[in-house]
Amino acid sequence: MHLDLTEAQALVQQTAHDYAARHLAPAAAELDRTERFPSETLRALAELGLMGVNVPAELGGAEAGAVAYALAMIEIARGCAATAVTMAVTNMVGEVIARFGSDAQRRRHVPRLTSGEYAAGAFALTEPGAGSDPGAMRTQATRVAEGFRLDGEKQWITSGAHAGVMVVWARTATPAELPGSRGISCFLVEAGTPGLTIGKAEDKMGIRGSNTVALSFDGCVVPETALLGELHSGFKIAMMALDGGRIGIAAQAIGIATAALDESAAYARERRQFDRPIAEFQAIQWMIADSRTELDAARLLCLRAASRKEAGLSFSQEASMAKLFATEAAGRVCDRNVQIHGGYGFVRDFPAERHLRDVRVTRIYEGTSEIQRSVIARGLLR
Ligand code: COS
Repeated sequence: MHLDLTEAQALVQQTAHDYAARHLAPAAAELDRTERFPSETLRALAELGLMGVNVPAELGGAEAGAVAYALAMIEIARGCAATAVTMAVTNMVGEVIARFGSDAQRRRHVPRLTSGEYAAGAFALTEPGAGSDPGAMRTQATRVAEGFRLDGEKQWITSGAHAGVMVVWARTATPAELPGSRGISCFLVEAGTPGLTIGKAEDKMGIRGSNTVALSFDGCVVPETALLGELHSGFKIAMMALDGGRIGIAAQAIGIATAALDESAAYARERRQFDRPIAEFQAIQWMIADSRTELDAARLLCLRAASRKEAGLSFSQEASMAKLFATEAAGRVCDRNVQIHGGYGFVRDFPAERHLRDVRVTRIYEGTSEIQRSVIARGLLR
């Protein structure tokens, strides 16, 4: 792994940094308060090439690689965690279709995702009764004359109400025919397909400017051409997509915590108690030193996973280690930031409390910390 960035990576990082500092950070508190979906911002990110960072140029992507993608995610999340998760899922959906889609599927959907014509993409794997264990999903895809009929419920779907296309997983064989995760297939469902109902938006603790909904499929018919990849091989597509997605969430957590650490340092220099800035107290210095060290370690793990992905090497374990460590470290950094701010950390006048709320979900979605530990342990003990 090269620790120095290439010129192209540095350019993507700088572009994301500048946009986030100028447009995202100043609007993040308002987005959190109003839960407004930032459609114009997402279009602007698409124009900057940030909706398909690791997607081939022939499909409208920036083709800048997985490391550039992680760097961009860190910078965007540093400005606004909610915008960052919408960007992460859209990038993941674009990558999945670019990698596993037929030529027609790729040409129909990927340029619309990367250009911003679709406000976002959605990834519909989780169900009310199947979160950590997606192999237990119950959504059914039944063959009909026109293609497949989807029936079932999906839960916690990021951007579900705004996505132009959703990647949806469903059972194409009964557990008796094909046990466990084997009888699951993957479909592309376009917004507005009859039989698809969008549930009410969740009232979340954090990332409130992102949209999270349940989806209901009731006799939702999609053509044969909506099948993504081979019949019954959808579970592996989900697992491979999540490996990459976990790098994105590690990066998101690092971005949120980087903003928090910047604030810790600035506030510690400015806030005076006992006749001196609190930055002069060892208690505060040690908190800042721990945060800085843990964040740097998280960054290295995240970029290592991304650089293995980019080199075409296995990276599932590395992505899980990056997500586990980065999200847990980021939680500690955001918590220390509140502590350093004292009472001011507990009120909405400062962003500290928002970072703590925003960062919490990174230990839950795209695989909980517990799932990451089990992926890591299985890799070692296999
Ligand atoms: N890449 C490619 N293939 C993979 C894979 C990966 N990272 N992980 C598993 N697979 C394959 C396995 O090789 C196996 O293939 P075969 O059927 O050919 O043997 C198949 O997928 C099933 O794997 P496994 O038996 O390990 O599946 P489990 O049901 O035990 O699940 C975990 C494994 C726990 C890793 C998986 O369920 C998981 O990631 N859960 C968390 C889900 C998640 O992140 N949800 C968030 C949704 S998005 S917000």
